[in-house]
Amino acid sequence: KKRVWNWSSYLEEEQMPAAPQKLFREYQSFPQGRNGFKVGMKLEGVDPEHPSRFCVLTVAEVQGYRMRLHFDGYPECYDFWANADSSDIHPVGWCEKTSHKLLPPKGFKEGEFNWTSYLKNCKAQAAPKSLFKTLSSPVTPSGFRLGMKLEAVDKKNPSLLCVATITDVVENRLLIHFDNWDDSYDYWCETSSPYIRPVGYCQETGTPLTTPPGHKDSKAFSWEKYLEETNSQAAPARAFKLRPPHGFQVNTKLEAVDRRNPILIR
Ligand code: MLY
Repeated sequence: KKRVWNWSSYLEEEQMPAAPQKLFREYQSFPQGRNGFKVGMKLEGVDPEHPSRFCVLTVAEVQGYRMRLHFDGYPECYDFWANADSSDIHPVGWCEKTSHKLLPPKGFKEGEFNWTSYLKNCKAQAAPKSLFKTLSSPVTPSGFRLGMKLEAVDKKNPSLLCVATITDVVENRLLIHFDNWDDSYDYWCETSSPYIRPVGYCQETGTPLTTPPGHKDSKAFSWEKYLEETNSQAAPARAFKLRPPHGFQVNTKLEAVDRRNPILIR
């Protein structure tokens, strides 16, 4: 006979406690988390599959502090979830203010889209500015600039350190793009991210550097020549968060958690 599943008998059977309520922050609680976004509100945000693109989005569903965002005019299968305090979402008009290209809803030609008439036609509300995350302190200039080159971890292939370019800057975040690859590998990171390293890091540490595909001499890749060819600058080493030498040597023995079997070692 089938029994109905419930938490209390499950925890009893497993002889395991539930994580105590007091360990959770208010915004993690469901459904009373603070989230002012409402279904139907419109906004601008980064396409998670193409992080270089800002798109017209609508709140399709709200669950506690999280919400499902829908690309206007596109099938639901592209919908994605984001936290209310995500840095990837912005109020209506943000792209125009910050000189970013905004991809209009499907069916609009470029330059044909205008928020004011669109909102009126859809009888929709723009998500109020007050709902979006704002930085608690002003942005301090980081030394990183648009177009500068660096060495970056490919987060989809994390064993690779590759030739990359800063292709966008928003507040204290950088868009990392891999030279001669499409934008599906792009990602946004903080200026202090451990995924980015200055030009020359690989050579200094004896790490293989993945050079741009199609680049003629991948064996004899030289940053100096490449910067000259591409008429670009290296991100200055001082802009990177200082990472003191860690002291690990090849073949040093240590204890580590097996991530596929992460039982705590006491
Ligand atoms: N095996 C993958 C590797 C892609 C790596 C892309 N990085 C360097 C941006 C492929 O060839 O598709």
